[in-house]
Amino acid sequence: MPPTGLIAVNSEDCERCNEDYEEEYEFHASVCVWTRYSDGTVKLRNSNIELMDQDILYHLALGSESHDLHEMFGDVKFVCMGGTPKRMENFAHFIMGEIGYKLPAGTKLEDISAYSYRYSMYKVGPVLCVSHGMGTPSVSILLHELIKLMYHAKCQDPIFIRIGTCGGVGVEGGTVIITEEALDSHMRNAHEFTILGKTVLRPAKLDKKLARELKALASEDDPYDTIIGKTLCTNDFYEGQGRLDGAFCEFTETDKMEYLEMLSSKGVVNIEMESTIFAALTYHAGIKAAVVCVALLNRLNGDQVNAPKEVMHEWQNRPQTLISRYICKTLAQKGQLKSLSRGSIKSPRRFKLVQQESQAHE
Ligand code: R2B
Ligand code: URA
Repeated sequence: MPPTGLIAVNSEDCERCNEDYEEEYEFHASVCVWTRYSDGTVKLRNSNIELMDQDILYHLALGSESHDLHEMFGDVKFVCMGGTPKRMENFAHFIMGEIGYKLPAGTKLEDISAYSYRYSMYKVGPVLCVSHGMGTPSVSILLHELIKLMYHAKCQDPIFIRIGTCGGVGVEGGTVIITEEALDSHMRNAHEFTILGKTVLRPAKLDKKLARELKALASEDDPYDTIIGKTLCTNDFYEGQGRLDGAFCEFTETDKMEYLEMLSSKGVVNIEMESTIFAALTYHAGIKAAVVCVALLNRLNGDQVNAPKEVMHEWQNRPQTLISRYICKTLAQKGQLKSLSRGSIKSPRRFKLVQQESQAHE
């Protein structure tokens, strides 16, 4: 149990991180003491790790003694995660343009975890882009190793964001949904772990202030809605999400519709498969976190994901755009946003001429 009262509780600003915590100040302040050193670097809640000769982050193909993790990752401020390697590679290229990050001449983005054959990881300056696979076990393994990576690398106050897809509940395909509360299949705002054969429930809390900040970055000009609501996290895509189209189905369409209506009446706006573990482990580590997904369909209208590929591709860019606005705003506030105009192309017109000239000699 974290100790309470270590930091004066009559203030709503945490004395260490200066965060203004209207809600849950006391909890934040005590967890902060457990999960951060005074300079904001990540402290682990597992004393075994510092006693080990080396810590192998097996699923990331990294190690605390084989790699200089501080040198490689010490500047990371944002850890963005999404299901597939391709989506996270695309996000890495997108965010590189958005923040005006320039790779050294002659180099290109490489998958840092390629030799794990499990997850993919790309680093673009202060932004780490990592694929997390499908379902809570996959996210759990990754988060243990990413949190340890933050510790070994001495990252200061990193923020974790999941950028995903989901089914909407009464919400049309293409809508961007920011999770305010992650619920498990029993409607608990928690994630159930089994540790040494015992059930342990940990709160699945996301940062409400961050969720509101993200919502405020939606633009009136966006040709789609961005909403905040509750997210149901299930262990399965078919029966677990009340679909009629799995290999098995032992309930009726009426049962399904009653279930989805019940979810909607309790404020659930989307269903996906990772939010509770994501919220529970980041909260336990004292890491500020958010989940932003795009709905691929409205489950009140059907079960099959059948929007055209190009449409879905464009939809999946929407949460990335919102997160990019947040990252750019945060970096700009800290005076760390590099200007795009500082790129290596001084004159696009002359660059084109040189390219044409080179092609003529190929
Ligand atoms: C959304 O999409 C995946 C299932 O198709 C799953 O990872 C999720 O949360
Ligand atoms: N991902 C899910 O988990 N469910 C959906 O319905 C769509 C995407």
